[in-house]
Amino acid sequence: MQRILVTGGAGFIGCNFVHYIMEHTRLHVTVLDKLTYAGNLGSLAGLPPERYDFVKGDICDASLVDQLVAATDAVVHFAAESHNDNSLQEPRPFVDTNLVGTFTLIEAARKHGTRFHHVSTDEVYGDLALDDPARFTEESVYRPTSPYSATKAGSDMLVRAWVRSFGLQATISNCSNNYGPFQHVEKFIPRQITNVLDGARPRLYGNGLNVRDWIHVEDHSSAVAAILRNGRIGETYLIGADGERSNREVVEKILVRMGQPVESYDLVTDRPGHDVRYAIDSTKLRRELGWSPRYGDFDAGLADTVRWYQENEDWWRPQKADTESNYAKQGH
Ligand code: NAD
Ligand code: TDX
Repeated sequence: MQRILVTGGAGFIGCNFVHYIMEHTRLHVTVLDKLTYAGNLGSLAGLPPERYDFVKGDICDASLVDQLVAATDAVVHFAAESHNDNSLQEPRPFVDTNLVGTFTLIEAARKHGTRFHHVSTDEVYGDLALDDPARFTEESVYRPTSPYSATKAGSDMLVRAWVRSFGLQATISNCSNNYGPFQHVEKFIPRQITNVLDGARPRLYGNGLNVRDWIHVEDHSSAVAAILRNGRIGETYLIGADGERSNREVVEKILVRMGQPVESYDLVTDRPGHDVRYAIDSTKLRRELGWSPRYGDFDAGLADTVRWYQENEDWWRPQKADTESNYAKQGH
């Protein structure tokens, strides 16, 4: 394998993956990204031109996708509409990009016999009760609850069907909540950090007791790279780093880290249908591919992330006002 096509490479996880590949391999990377509100070319600044191309375009554009897939050895598919709150306001782009876009890509990969890795989420499995000892595994039943997770679940099903019916050379990964540098300020952790930097109070939905299973984005990248290299075709791998924390606990850690009183947050209108808890059992990935996370210590990863937002205001400032005005309309 010499060349890979990374869709959504100007987004949060995609750009971190591109940086990871540049550092740890000799592969050439072509990024295909539509540069929606969530895409940022600044996240890819400074990459070596002899190993990297950027193509601005839509994964639903069949002729562009066909041309790019024909010229690559593998596709790593991150592009998506990714924010649950947006999917509750305007679901249409989620259906277009997450379903039709994935369909367009796998049709091209099937035609050209191209290796395909599909990046998905633990949200396809719905949620768990706070007191349930269970965690999601590769055998868990699909029970998506939001327009976002329903379209991601549908995209996983398309990939599985293309593997079985057409012999598509694909793998799938379902990862838990990511944090780290270059994450849009609409998402939970960067929103709260940048609120504090702006002198505003963090905002917790509902009672703040919902639980997410946090993983540093660099650990997600190393897992996807391992699956691309050694994953078995047709298999699904769950990616997680045993990082379960309540939202309240995370906000309190951010406040303490940033020198604020631990209780200086507000409880705001809950998200409709808000998933209670996600939890990943990543035993299969660890056993089969020998993967393990580097950021075992959530507090250290969070401290690095706080520092990144403190030092990179030029990157996030342009997103902040629009994001907060959208949230204000939703009562969040
Ligand atoms: P993001 O919203 O930060 O980035 C998405 C990128 O896709 C943006 O650069 C955007 O411009 C691009 N894009 C959107 N529509 C496009 C289209 N039609 N054609 C081409 N490009 C398009 O998202 P993210 O958080 O980096 O998530 C990346 C992937 O990882 C998604 O598939 C998401 O479902 C999955 N995932 C995310 C998380 C998480 O915690 N953020 C966890 C598990 C899985
Ligand atoms: O201001 C906030 N206050 C708050 O309490 C925001 C923005 C969120 N929340 C809560 C909602 C969730 O319980 O924090 C938790 C995390 O919220 P998000 O960052 O919106 O993430 P989530 O809905 O869990 O989905 C994320 O993880 C799985 C990603 O956005 C998805 O793309 C991924 O698939």
